[in-house]
Amino acid sequence: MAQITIDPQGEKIESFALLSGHKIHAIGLGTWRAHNARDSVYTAIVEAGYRHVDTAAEYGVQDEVGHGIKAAIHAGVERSALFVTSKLWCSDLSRERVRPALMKTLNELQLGYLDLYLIHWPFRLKDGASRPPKAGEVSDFDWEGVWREMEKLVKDKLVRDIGVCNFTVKKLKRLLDIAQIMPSVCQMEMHPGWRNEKMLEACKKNNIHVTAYSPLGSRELDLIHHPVVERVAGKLNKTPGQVLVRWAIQRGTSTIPKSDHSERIKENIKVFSWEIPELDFQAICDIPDQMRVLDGEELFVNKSDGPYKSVEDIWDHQI
Ligand code: NDP
Ligand code: 1BO
Repeated sequence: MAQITIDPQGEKIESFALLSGHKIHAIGLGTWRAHNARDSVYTAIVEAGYRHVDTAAEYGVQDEVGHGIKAAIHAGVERSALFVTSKLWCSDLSRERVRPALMKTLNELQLGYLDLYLIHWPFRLKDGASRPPKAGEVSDFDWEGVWREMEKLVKDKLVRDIGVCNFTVKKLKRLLDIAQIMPSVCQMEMHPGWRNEKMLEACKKNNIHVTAYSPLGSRELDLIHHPVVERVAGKLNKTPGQVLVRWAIQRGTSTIPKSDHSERIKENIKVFSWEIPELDFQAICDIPDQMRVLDGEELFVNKSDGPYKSVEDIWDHQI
């Protein structure tokens, strides 16, 4: 369950405890496809009260995110008050490339450590792989070798927590069988149009915190105008975006909505002083149409040569 603290301005902030004992703030700013990440990050931290930022090497915005964080620290926010996540891209998913990839990320972000480092997707890609990949450009990876390197980053205090994204229950079991340091966080697509209940349950059972990505349905799925979401928003006098973010937190997940617009960045975090009543929460949980927005097809599926010949292969034929 979320823990509530009060910030120096008297505002409520919710966070979740990780297995490691560290805390993750319930809402972070997403930065995938961000157009002006420097300003968004600065606005989020300094003007809107975010303390959690989600980025990745693959997003190509880490320099800008770093400038935004630096400006926020210059404005008086302590580094130790921030929770910064980044991710190891698929082309660096080999034992010898984990640490150099992290060092490049730290350099781009101008940080001495990350709060959380995640394996972005559980598949290895060749450098410069096409989308969709050509024959031989995608493969499984050295799980034990890579995870040991991730663990060493924790031991060397370069990252405080490690975790994964885009996993299945089967892959989680495979990782837990070899992990000496447990993954603290699993980041997955989760919103009312893709509740991903089995993964949420599997993570809860293993005390792994879940961060819900694409909580608003990303650019591709319009949950903002979904009739159930609109009805609940109207009833509670909140915006649909706020209802979607609040729904994620009430499910026990942290979440990382992205916006390029300062008014939306501010809107999306104003969700700590109210709750969605049980019946309305359940109505959102009952939205019938379920479909992934980000199924990995373009990144990893090669229909003729494999090794992943379909989206179902990517997700181990598990729903
Ligand atoms: P989101 O669900 O956060 O949706 C972002 C979209 O919603 C943008 O088009 C944004 O437009 C719009 N939006 C933002 N706020 C509002 C609002 N209040 N009302 C209406 N529209 C709004 O999608 P993302 O896919 O970006 O997911 C969030 C973050 O999760 C990513 O940015 C990334 O950090 C992470 N992620 C991680 C993945 C992984 O593999 N681990 C995969 C995908 C995402 P605008 O910017 O114009 O405001
Ligand atoms: C290609 C990266 C998907 C968003 O995390």
